[in-house]
Amino acid sequence: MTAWHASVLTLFPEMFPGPLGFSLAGRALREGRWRLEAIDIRAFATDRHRSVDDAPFGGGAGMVLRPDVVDAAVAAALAGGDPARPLIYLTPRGALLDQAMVRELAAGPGCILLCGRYEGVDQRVIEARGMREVSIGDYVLSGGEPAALALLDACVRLLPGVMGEAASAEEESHAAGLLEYPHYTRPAEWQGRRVPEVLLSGHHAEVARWRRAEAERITRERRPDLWAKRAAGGGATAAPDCHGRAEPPKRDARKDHER
Ligand code: 9WO
Repeated sequence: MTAWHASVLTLFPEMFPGPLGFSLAGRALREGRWRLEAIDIRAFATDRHRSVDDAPFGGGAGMVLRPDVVDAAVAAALAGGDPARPLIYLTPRGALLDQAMVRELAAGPGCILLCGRYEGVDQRVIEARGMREVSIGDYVLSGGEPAALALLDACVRLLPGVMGEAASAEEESHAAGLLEYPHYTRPAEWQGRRVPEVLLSGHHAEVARWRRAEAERITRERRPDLWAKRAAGGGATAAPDCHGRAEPPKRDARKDHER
């Protein structure tokens, strides 16, 4: 099978890979575990002024991305990869991205992401191409690009071989819909604050139990919506893993920020 393939349709192709060129995603990109193609929407403009937008029918401020130009960019993306890849328009009115959607996308052949600018994209090309509308949260950005970067980051870390095996196992036990438990490293006391004693005990089973309880408490307190979903969903109730340590691991010589 060929590598997971992301095509991003944007007026600002220089924004990619951007942060995805660093750390785990960047290494995986260089290793060929996934592929990223930024397609410049402006390359599909047809007039001599290379115009991609026009005034909205009905009036009002701002401009709208033209359906003909966007459609030609979509056609190029489809022709350049598996045509079964889902086509996604990043917009605040889309379905909220969650870890289940991320898992589904990461398990597929990749995706084609359309990033809007200005006031948005002509609705007819969204409908004609059967685009899935996806939001990463309830706020308005100045364009879809940061949302595309966030979606891709979330997907890429789930691809085989991108995270270490230990981290992948960890991910699995936390995929049950719980928020993270608190983390601590040395020193055991800092500015008068002690690390919880159980973490210094070396009792792996007790550590795992404490972490599970903390993750559940934090999820209940901060995100009752997630807590309810988890309880109702009857998802994985896997036993917590046993990675507790009395001492934090020695520092890895590799620097994650070194590309
Ligand atoms: C512009 C605008 C102007 C007047 C009244 C409402 C308005 N909404 C927008 C708007 O949403 N513009 C978008 C800017 C057009 C598509 C790209 N833009 C965008 C995407 N902003 N925020 C996102 C986004 C995408 C995914 N998840 C969260 C936010």
